Amino acid sequence: MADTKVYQASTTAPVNIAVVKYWGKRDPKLNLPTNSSLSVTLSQSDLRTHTTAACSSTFGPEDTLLLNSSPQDVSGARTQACFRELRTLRSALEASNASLPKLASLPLRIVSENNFPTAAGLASSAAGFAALVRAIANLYELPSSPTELSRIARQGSGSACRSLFGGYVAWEMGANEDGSDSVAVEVAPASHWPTMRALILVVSAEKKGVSSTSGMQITVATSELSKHRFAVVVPKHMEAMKKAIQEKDFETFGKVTMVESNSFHATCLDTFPPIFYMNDVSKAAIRAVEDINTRAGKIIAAYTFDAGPNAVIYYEEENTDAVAGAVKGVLGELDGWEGKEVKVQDTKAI
Ligand code: 2P0
Repeated sequence: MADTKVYQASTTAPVNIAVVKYWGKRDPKLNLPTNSSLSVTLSQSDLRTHTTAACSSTFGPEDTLLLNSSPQDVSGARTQACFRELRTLRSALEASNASLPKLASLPLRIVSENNFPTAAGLASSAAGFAALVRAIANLYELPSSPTELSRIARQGSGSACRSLFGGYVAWEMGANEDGSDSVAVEVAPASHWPTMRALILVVSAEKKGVSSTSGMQITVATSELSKHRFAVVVPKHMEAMKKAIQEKDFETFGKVTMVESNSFHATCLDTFPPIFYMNDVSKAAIRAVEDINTRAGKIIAAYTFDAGPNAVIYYEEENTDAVAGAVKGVLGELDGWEGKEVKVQDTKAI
């Protein structure tokens, strides 16, 4: 009798916010970056994508994806690459164990939901593709490690490879042309530095003007400054950041985080035509952090901005009042700000 059963698995994946930024592809097809990057995974009790992957002979014939209840195009090369890689792994399992149900050939039905604004510079594609890959891997009962799955998620969206881990995560750019060594690895679990906090300041929930994918390609094609960033600045920052995390040295962590964010936005400005992600409210957040650090006589707060105007401010728990209190005090008078304090995501919970 034909198998009409619906097989399904659900998962959640967290958002990550880079402290050493990914901005540039050396191979746009395989999503291979021009530089390594490093991020902190944020607690998914606050920000996460929830995804259910199902397959059945009663579905189809096409694979489908619903994001926040609206149908998405799955014919794009990135989603197709993820589906293809995961199906190949499942087919290999089925070939080695004849008692397994034949799932690799069945149409997929994916349902995803974000509990935060999509594409507003809050790394929605990172959590989205990480959850998609993990949900299908669970559905297919693949024995793959998070690093193996990160190689697949990377092809969906570069930053997604870092959302397969909690804590502090590096995406090593790799050297191989086929991308086999361009994967994410854990630098330290959240428990290593449990006092780390992030304050997320959402200035705009609107979709961003220039997408990361096209923005970074124009940067690579036109920015002289980006060549120096890839060759000199980022390798130095990766090393300093890993050491700062190992030593729980917030002053260095904070300094590198801010200089990195500035370096990334400088290469955006050096792109032709220039790309501006920060707005006047973002600049007010930078000034607020500078004031906090000046008052403290050392770096106790560090801002970072991605491809949008929203600020993420890192600080340690003991400085919550001095940082979160002061930032909210300054920015609270401005319209449209919403502040949220979040912890670092523990690896085990993913
Ligand atoms: C990052 N960003 O490291 C950097 C900082 C934005 C600024 O990764 O084309 O959405 O899907 O690989 O991953 C945003 O880029 O780009 C990003 P694709 P992605 O978090």
